[in-house]
Amino acid sequence: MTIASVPEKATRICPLCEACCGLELTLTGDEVVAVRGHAADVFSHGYICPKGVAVRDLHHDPDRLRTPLVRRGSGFEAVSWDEAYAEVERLIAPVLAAHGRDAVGLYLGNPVAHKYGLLLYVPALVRALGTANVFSASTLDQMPKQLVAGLLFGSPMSIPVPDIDRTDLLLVLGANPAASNGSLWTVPDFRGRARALKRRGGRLVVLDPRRTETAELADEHHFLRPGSDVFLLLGMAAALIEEGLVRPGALAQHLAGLDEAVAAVREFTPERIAPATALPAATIRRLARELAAAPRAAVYGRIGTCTQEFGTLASWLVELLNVLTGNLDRPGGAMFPKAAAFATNTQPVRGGPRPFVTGRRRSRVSQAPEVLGEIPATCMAEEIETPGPGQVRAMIVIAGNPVLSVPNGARIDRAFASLDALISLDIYLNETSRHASVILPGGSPLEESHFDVPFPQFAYRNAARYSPVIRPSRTGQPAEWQSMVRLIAIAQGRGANVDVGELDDAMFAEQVRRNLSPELAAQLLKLPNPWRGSERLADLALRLGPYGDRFGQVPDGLSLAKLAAHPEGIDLGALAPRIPELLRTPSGKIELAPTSILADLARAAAALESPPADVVVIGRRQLASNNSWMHNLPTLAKGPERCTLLVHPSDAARFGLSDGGRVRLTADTRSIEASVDVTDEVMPGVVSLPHGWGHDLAGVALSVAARRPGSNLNALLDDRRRDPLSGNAVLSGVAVALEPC
Ligand SMILES: Nc1nc2c(c(=O)[nH]1)N[C@H]1C(S)=C(S)[C@@H](COP(=O)(O)OP(=O)(O)OC[C@H]3O[C@@H](n4cnc5c(=O)[nH]c(N)nc54)[C@H](O)[C@@H]3O)O[C@H]1N2
Ligand SMILES: Nc1nc2c(c(=O)[nH]1)N[C@H]1C(S)=C(S)[C@@H](COP(=O)(O)OP(=O)(O)OC[C@H]3O[C@@H](n4cnc5c(=O)[nH]c(N)nc54)[C@H](O)[C@@H]3O)O[C@H]1N2
Ligand code: SF4
Ligand SMILES: [Mo]
Repeated sequence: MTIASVPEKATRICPLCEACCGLELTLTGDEVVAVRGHAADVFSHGYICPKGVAVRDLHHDPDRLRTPLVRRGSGFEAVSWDEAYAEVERLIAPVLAAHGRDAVGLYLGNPVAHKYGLLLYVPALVRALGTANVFSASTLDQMPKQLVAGLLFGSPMSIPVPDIDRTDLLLVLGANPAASNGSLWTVPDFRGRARALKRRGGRLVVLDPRRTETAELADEHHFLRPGSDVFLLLGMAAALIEEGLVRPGALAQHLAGLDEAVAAVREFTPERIAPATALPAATIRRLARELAAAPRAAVYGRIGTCTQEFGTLASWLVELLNVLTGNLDRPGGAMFPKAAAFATNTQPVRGGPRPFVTGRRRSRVSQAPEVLGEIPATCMAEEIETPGPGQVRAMIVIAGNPVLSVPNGARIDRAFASLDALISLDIYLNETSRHASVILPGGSPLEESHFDVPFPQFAYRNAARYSPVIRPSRTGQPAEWQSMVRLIAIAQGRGANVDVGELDDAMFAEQVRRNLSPELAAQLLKLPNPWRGSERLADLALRLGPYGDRFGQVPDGLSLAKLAAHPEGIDLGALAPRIPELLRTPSGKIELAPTSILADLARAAAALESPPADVVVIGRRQLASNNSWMHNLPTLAKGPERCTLLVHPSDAARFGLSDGGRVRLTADTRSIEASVDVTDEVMPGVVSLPHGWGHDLAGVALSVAARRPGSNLNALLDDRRRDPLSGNAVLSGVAVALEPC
């Protein structure tokens, strides 16, 4: 046995979903031979799902790009990193010079949130580009929740999470954590925690148009008509008011606008709204009473409540119910984590809190208001297609696959094909990157260090963890932050040949000066610092954070070196009440009745009058899949076909569809085909198809995924439909016609 073949263990936080599980890898030389849950991990205690195991496949996937690719004619050529960066400069600099800053757009995909080497450099890239055309997966996902958090609590990241380990009643709407492993709620082993809740005598209630894996665990599941959460929640709030059950308790002194909110919602009685929801009024009243009666309860709404016409209203009503029943910010209720690093709600606001505003500018074509500096992702195609000043002529796509993830995928596909340049930071040649002029691939999870930036801000428990690089790249791939620094340099006009270390030092110094007084900043910058890049930024945020060592002032405090010495992580305790300390509104109160939200109730009242569509399509997340990727990993690609359309038996009979047969779905002029799975798991009038499939486009290099490409749900969906307040896309409850084919 050679030394290299002695198996060795390494630990790594899983970067694949929001649960952030600790993994334990067994390696022989460069080969990953096993992946297990890391039993000693203070946060996930050994939990793992099939995707975590697939880190092994991801590391070894021969289709995963290891060198940059540059377009030459109709194909791609592998080039050196210096050549690739030079090509980016050759393409992007003239677009900026000739057409202005807005001519280069940016799309930030889901993995950006999981990769701190990307995420921490995004603000600098946006500043350097100076473009108004910033798009991201946020407007396909959680923007309503962030908008509501900004308006109510003063910070878009102050989103409360259920304190599941201490609650007595958990009401889940539009989420399937048993498959998704939780979202805006970092909760490894949701299943185990839900079972423990029931063992304690607590209850889990699920409202979902499909009897999901989470619903299977629940004490009670109700089918809810897609898009009707706003009505259900209004009905529950109105019932609480009418029945004298409003009891905010200790929160009362921190509330502004309670009377206005109560006055605005009380007319939506259960009897009035029930027909829109497909639930009996009596059930809605009972759910409201049980929520009020439970000693500790939490309402949790997730993507199903966001990706609809009333995403912002529904997200507001979730928080309103938690407030009205006194469950916000109390143990066992909906609570605010206190993250060790990067949480703006643990830092004072420079210059004092300001009102949370949106619409500081509008998109050029549709006049959609900016939210958190972003334009809706559903405006991307029209901004590329529509001539005139400010037209997007080049895109930088970072870890995203909008051809499959954004509604009207075929239009996005055409728009991307028409660009002067597309720079793609991606690890695969896929549906989107096939249009790229240059592809810059990041390393595998073993080749990059890891520190979670957003997810500890939504965690079921406070903890801090860090994973160093396990195996440096064999092909000399730079870390992702280094590619980001190159892009920043190019956007700043310094050129691709910049000294990355020097520019990174300057960016770090700027960060230090922003956070500390000039004297302290100067002192700190003189200290020797072993870290560079994203690690240095994480170290700074940790050390200045709420548990930090403040560079020696707090002897037991956290630093990155301390986390590195604890691969199992450092537990920082159960969630604790944070109001009023957490609030960043100018009033210092919870602003329960934002004007824009109350005004939107008129739109909801009007929608109550319109008849529901005959058949609507919803999405579906599956344990062994991850949005538009990971379909190329053999461990996950095994088993039955996943991209099937669930159809209720009564609808199958109505439309002449048979189990295992094919169906054509049509919406407006767009149509797709799919295999039929007849099941009473969906409610009548609702069909379900997962998103992120459709790997049969020419030029895609995903050999495993190509064997079962599936169909692209987003080729069917309408890019004109969004929640007007948040700009979030409507991805659920969209009317479709069905016919056998
Ligand atoms: N119809 C419908 N559409 C949806 C949804 C839905 O529920 N229904 N969900 C929406 C949601 S919530 C989201 S978040 C979006 C997600 O959609 P996108 O933001 O497009 O993200 P993904 O589909 O996850 O694709 C991730 C891309 O990043 C690449 N990648 C993976 N790891 C890395 C890495 O380490 N570095 C780099 N540089 N690249 C990497 C992958 O190859 C892939 O191209 O889809 C949205 N679209
Ligand atoms: N295995 C796996 N895990 C993932 C992902 C993945 O693709 N695969 N994606 C990750 C991403 S990017 C995200 S954002 C999270 C999302 O995490 P979740 O929010 O848990 O997402 P889903 O599993 O899609 O659950 C949404 C649920 O809403 C239901 N629904 C649809 N429309 C409506 C409606 O109008 N009202 C109500 N009440 N319910 C509705 C759907 O039937 C579904 O059960 O998951 C993440 N985790
Ligand atoms: S639940 Fe999420 S974080 Fe945990 S192993 Fe699975 S993919 Fe990774
Ligand atoms: Mo997402």
